[in-house]
Amino acid sequence: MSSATTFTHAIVRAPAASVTDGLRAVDTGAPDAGQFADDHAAYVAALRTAGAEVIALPALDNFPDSVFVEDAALCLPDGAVVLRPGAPSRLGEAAAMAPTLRDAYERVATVERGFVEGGDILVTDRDILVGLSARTDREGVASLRAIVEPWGYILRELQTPPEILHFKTDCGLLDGETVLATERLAASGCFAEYRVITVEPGEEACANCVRFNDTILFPRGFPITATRLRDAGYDLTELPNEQAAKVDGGMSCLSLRFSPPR
Ligand code: CIR
Repeated sequence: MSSATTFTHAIVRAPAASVTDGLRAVDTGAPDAGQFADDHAAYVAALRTAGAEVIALPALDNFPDSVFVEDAALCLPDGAVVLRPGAPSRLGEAAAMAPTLRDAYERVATVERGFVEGGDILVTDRDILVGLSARTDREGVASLRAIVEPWGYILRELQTPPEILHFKTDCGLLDGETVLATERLAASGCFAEYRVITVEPGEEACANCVRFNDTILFPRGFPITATRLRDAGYDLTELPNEQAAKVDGGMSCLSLRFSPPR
C-alpha cells in the first residue's frame, strides 16, 4: 500500500463567508458562499466514506482562502511542517493551522524563510516534488529541504510552468507511481520517473484530483478524463467543484490527508 495515498485522517476548514473575496487569477464572478458550504459538506462526506476521521476546523473570516487548508501545511508520515504561504493575505493561515498539527504529531517543524504553499508539493512514494511558482520560492524550498531531508525524504525542486498557479493545479497522484497530469505539465518532463495518464485537452481543470485510500475525489463535469481513469481501473467519487474553481481551488486544496504516526 502506498503511504502517499493511504490515510486515516483528514483536516478540513469550513469555508468562511468571506470566501467570496478569495484570490483568483481571472475574475469570473465571486463564488456563492452558501453553495460553497454545501459543496464543502459533500466533500467532507466523501472523505468520511473513503475512511477518513475528519478533523473539522471552524471558518476563519479574516482569511478568505483559509478553506484551502492544503496550502498552509505539509503532512508526512514522519512529521508535519508548517509552511509559509507566498500570498500575503494567506501567510497567517499557517500559524492558525499549527496547533492542530501539534495535536496530531509529535514532530512539527516550521518553514522559517522564503515561501512555500502546499499546492506546490506533490508527495509520492518515491520523493517530494516541489514546484517553484509565484507562491513558492527557492529560499522556501531550501528551508523545507533542510527539514524533510533529515527525516529521510528526497525533495526534488521543479519549475511550475509560469501560467499555472500551483504545481498541483495541473496534476494529482493516482497511486504510488502514477500521476494524472495536463499535457502542458507532463511536457515539462517532471514526471519522467512516473507513469503518467494525461488529462483530455479542454478538461485541464480536473487534473487536481486527490486519491484517498481506494477512491479518487474528482471534480464533476470532466467526462472524457473520468472515463479514461475508470477504464484504467480507478474508482472515482465525482464532486461539485464549481464554486471552489471560481477562486482557483480544487480537490486537493480542500484537505490535509495524513495518518498520525504510531
Ligand atoms: C489562492 O489563490 O491561494 C486560492 N484562491 C486558491 C488556492 C488553491 N490551493 C491549491 O491549489 N492548493
